[in-house]
Amino acid sequence: MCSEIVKSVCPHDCPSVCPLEVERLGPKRIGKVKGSPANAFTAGIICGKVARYSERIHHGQRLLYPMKRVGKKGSDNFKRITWDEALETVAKNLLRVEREHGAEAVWPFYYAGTMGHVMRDGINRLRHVKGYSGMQGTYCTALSGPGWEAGCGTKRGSDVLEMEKSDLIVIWGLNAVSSQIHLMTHVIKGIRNGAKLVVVDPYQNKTADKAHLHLPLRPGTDGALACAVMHVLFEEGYADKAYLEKYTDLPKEFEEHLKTKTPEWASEITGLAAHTIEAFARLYGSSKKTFLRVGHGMTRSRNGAHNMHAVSCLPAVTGAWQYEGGGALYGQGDLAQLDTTLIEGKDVKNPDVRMLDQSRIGEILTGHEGALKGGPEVKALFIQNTNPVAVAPDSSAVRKGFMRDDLFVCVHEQFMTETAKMADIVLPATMFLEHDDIYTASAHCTLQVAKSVISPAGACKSNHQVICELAKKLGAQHKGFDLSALAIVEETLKKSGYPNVADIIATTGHDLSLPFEEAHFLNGFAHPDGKFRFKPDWSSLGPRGETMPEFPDHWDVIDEVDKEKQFRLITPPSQNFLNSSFSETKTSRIKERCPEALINQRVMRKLGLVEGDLVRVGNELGSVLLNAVSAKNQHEDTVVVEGIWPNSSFLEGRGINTLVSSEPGYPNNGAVFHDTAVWLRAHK
Ligand SMILES: Nc1nc2c(c(=O)[nH]1)N[C@H]1C(S)=C(S)[C@@H](COP(=O)(O)OP(=O)(O)OC[C@H]3O[C@@H](n4cnc5c(=O)[nH]c(N)nc54)[C@H](O)[C@@H]3O)O[C@H]1N2
Ligand SMILES: Nc1nc2c(c(=O)[nH]1)N[C@H]1C(S)=C(S)[C@@H](COP(=O)(O)OP(=O)(O)OC[C@H]3O[C@@H](n4cnc5c(=O)[nH]c(N)nc54)[C@H](O)[C@@H]3O)O[C@H]1N2
Ligand code: SF4
Ligand SMILES: [Mo]
Repeated sequence: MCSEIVKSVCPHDCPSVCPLEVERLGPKRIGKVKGSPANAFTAGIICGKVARYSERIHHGQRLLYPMKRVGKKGSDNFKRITWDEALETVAKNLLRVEREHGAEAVWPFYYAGTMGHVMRDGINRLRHVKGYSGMQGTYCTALSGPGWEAGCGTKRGSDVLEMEKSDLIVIWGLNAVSSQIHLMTHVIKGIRNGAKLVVVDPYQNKTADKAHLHLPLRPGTDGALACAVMHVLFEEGYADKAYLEKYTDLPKEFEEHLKTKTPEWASEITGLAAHTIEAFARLYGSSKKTFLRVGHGMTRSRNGAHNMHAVSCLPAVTGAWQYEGGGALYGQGDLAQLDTTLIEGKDVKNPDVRMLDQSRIGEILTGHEGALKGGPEVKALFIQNTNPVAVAPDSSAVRKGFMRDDLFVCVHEQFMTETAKMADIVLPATMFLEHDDIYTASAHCTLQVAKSVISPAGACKSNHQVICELAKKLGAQHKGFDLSALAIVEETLKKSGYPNVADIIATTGHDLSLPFEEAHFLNGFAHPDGKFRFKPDWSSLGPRGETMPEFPDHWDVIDEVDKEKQFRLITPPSQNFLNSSFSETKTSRIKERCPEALINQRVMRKLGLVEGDLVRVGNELGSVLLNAVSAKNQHEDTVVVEGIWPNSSFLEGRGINTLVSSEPGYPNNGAVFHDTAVWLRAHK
């Protein structure tokens, strides 16, 4: 059989959004997947998971047909039905709930399992037309986004391609080797040209392995470290006074505020030695072209946005923004400014409809009044692209909610996930190589489009098809329900002022990068006065902003250790899973072995644990049992569990999010996945 190479784009929830070259073996079969060399950021490299994509797309356990539940909830007992019966049942139940309890009792629930704008966000068009409850997406960027915007005013920054010119690269709260492999290509280029690498991270992850200096601070204490570093920068003459005067809001007040934030003060809070903090500050201050790459990882705490802002102040103090190879990046998310009116049906949006916090789904489904915002109970869920039973905080409450007999659940999925098992109706979804979409990236500056490469497996339908067909059965009308996904992409591009689909595919993406002065905010930051804000207007960034400290600081609202819970748990991504995805593929599972807790070697000894022993990790929400692994270079009170394994991979069937609280962060909510005080007990 002759094969051909077809262009595509990786849709997974990953900042890299790689352009791909896919080997098409036949109308329904792919072979090898490779990265396209046409993109300067990804440079032809892709992660192992997607290089092995034929394993996922041609997986024997892929969902291929619609099914209805015939056993008890959660029992995994389903029977194959036709698409017509499936969509009729969904429509009948949504109409019944709407009639009996009001439209807000229906909750369309989605996230970024695919990052394609049409497939991911088209569900909002249905919700706006119908007046169903809205969803605030808070798993991921609700803390990091406002934290960055607080100072800079917009979500963009220096281009990572500049790293080859940097003197110093600081990776702060981001495990690039696992969660953003391409960043390392550019870091290594910088190192080859003489740059030093500093990694600020609670544990010695694979990125810290590559660092000249690793600062293993206690989780949730980044604000203290950043303040102490800036204290030294001002005290020892590394602050660029002319830059501060021209580009920042209150430099003198800020300098005064930092007077008491000494390295000794921060040492107590962060667990780092004062001389280490000073050494880092001097290295940062004495290098001109410092590139600071900040990750979401440091923001998944109650004080996460506050900490992100504190860290983002560093290049504004030294004026590193003025130099190529200098400045900072959180993400390039605000570059594209797509007009998504047609995709999301924003033209028919009613702003008075309630927005429910995605991360509080457990509380919402178990009837917490505050979480329900005083509105009706949720009686029907329609879910696409997310697996909340595994990934949302407070898993026990989530499971309890899903088990409710009066809750109707439809899940549109690629696999029989733990969430799909809770459904009344399961619908089979296409994968990205079987549909068309448009993609923006947060790690680089390219807008991309991909057309389907093969025809859908089994009876799979795309999110867009399902939304349109369901809309017809519900009597919901909108122009977007009558257009193909590709026609919506074409119109979105046109409305947004970009080239058309054919041109974007021909050039392997449209370059959105800005001229140097603009990218480095040398024409001003994105606030009305053009100044970087050391003292942000937190209230404008979210309803819970009022109580936040005005200047950067250590804001002690985290789930701190106490006598009973002497450890702080963080749960960062693993290399071979992508959130809950790829836990279904055998090769990823083999590489990740089993759920493990990384524990400081001295603590292991104190608890009488040796590697491979079982340890019980718990708090007031419950406890989980996993393998203990000895770790160096992390604070004694830090415990790390990598990867979102299915609950069923844990010995007692309770996964790591059993322990994570659904209490929201500040100022605009956000899940606190790395902010959990726990106890540890050897399990003999
Ligand atoms: N392989 C793989 N890649 C992924 C994902 C995955 O699951 N697997 N997930 C994707 C998704 S959805 C996202 S949002 C992105 C980013 O996903 P994130 O979860 O934000 O991951 P990172 O940005 O790598 O940040 C994780 C790092 O932050 C560190 N960290 C935790 N708490 C703190 C803290 O208080 N302070 C500091 N300084 N560091 C802290 C952790 O130890 C870890 O090394 O990655 C994406 N890429
Ligand atoms: N403990 C802990 N929990 C976490 C995190 C953490 O760091 N620690 N990270 C959090 C973060 S940042 C995030 S973003 C979430 C993400 O968690 P999830 O939202 O669950 O993310 P994914 O695993 O990327 O995708 C979910 C599902 O989407 C399905 N899917 C993919 N494409 C399509 C499609 O086109 N159509 C349909 N219908 N389905 C599709 C996949 O099969 C997959 O099962 O997890 C959060 N949970
Ligand atoms: S998951 Fe990330 S690194 Fe892997 S191919 Fe997709 S975009 Fe690239
Ligand atoms: Mo995420």
